[in-house]
Amino acid sequence: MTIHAHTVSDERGTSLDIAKIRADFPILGQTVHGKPLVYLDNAATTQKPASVIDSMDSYYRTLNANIHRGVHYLSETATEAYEQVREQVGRFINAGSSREIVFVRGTTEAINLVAGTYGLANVGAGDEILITGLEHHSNIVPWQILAGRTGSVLKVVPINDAGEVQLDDFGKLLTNRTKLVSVAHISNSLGTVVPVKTIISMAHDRGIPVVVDGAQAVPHTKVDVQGLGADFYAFSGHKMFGPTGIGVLYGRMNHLESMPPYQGGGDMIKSVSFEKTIYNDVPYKFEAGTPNIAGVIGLGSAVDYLSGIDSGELEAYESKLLAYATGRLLELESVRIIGTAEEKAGVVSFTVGDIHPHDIGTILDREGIAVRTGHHCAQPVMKRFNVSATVRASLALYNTKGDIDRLVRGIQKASEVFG
Ligand code: 7TS
Repeated sequence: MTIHAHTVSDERGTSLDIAKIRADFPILGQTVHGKPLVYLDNAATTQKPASVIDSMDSYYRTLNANIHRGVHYLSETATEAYEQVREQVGRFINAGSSREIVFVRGTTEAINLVAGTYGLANVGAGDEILITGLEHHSNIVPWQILAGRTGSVLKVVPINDAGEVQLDDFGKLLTNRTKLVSVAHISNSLGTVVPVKTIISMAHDRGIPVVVDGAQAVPHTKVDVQGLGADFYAFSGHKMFGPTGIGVLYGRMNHLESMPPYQGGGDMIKSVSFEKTIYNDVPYKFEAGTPNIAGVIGLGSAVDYLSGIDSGELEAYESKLLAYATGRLLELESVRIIGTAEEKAGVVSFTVGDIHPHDIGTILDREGIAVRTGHHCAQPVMKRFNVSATVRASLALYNTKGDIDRLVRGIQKASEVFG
């Protein structure tokens, strides 16, 4: 694979071997429109290391069978591999028990699961659900649906001009009617790191459970669900170097035990008759039907991959890279950075003069640079900053200063074309 020397030569000051990390990701060796790929759309999805790709390939080649049902060798071995990943994920986020790990399709399904089970059982007419002004649509719409079904009300904690959640307002919006709080750990559109530990402790002082949308946090920071005190924590495999179609809902055992099932079907039952069905134990009660077995295997490899990297080093490297990106972008006069929170991770969102972000994105694409442009499934955030869209460069551990330099040159080029 070709690793472009200029992209890695300046990654000093970290003990991470970025060139080696890049070589783990086959797709990064590609050219796009004749230029070496610069992949800066990691908040949408991350690329996959060969180990993840290989584990799924090997699963289908040597182990494929349905789980939790066969007495034959393949089924038993596949079941074992699937359940081992549950334990591995439990350790990875420091769950109290691997039974608190529910495999779902992704963050979106995890949040819908909580809204459709815990929410329907515990939120009633006149009650309030509290979210923040930073949320991704998948942490807004499920609560609107729940509010519509139950006659409850969705309340929103405002964000300030830097894109930070206002804790004073949060405190004021917690009332006797608040039945649930749901917040992003890290914003996908602005990169704001939300003080979820404080938020959880403020909510818990009033006995209110908290759902954390960790989709953008897991690839960038060490997550400890017990340390945070989270009641529920949702994340997606594909944003942490794993495959698409698999994700995790962590839920505290007391909640999971008391929740009604999400979907009915095979595997979520102990016994079925036309008169009465007895549901399976947690977590199987929430995993109806044949799950994404290969996805779980791939997720296990992604957890292995991330566990092999020191989380302190990873955070330090990415935070330096984010500071470098911010500094370089601000050298361009027409760039306005949207989201200037003191604590940020992984994301820089910006506009360039009056040029439409899609036009910038198109020019960047011709340069082999992948960024996302648009509203990033966070239209209320765009509205808060009076923009319809931004250009978003989102980082992962394989990005380099060289990638940022290419981005800046691409923006300069776009400014010449459209300016
Ligand atoms: N929550 C956050 C904070 C996200 O960033 C996303 C996806 C989701 C939830 C939904 O995750 P999914 O895996 O279920 O789709 N965010 C983005 C993004 O920023 N660009 O594309 C998807």
